[in-house]
Amino acid sequence: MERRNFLWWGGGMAAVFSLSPRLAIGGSVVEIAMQGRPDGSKVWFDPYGVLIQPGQTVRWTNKDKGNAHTATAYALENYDHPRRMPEGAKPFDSDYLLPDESFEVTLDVPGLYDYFCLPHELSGMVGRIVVAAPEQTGFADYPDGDLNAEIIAGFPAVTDILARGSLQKDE
Ligand SMILES: [Cu+2]
Repeated sequence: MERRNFLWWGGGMAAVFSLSPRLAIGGSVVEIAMQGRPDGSKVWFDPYGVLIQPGQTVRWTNKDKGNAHTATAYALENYDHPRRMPEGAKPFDSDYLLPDESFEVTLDVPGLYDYFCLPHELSGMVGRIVVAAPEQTGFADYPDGDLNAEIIAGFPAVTDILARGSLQKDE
């Protein structure tokens, strides 16, 4: 796990150095909190939908004192889940994050990245990242496949992410 994280981070740094000045300005880290009610009755990613530019880094931090969470990409490599990430993109998996622990990944390939929290996927704790260059449009959603309705309902609409940039759930 550690080794893999290191390699990803190294790749991210290389990407940052090759960015144009315009992209470098947008190259700040995008923060996503893992949240939960104190009694554990609800858990979620905040924001659960984000729009970033190719080469930007996303960082998840567990802000929930009562739970461990993961940020795990939909991919066959990750517990045999259906792939819901762009062709050529590398699946990521944070492994369990204890309270205040963080995980980050740099996403270079444009497209839709859906991810889940391993212990809370069936509670709808899923999120979506759209990686898009400023002029880029026309992202197709993934087929529902055999994911259950609770999970499908958890993904924010691509159009909403593109329109608003960041989407939070009503708490
Ligand atoms: Cu969770």
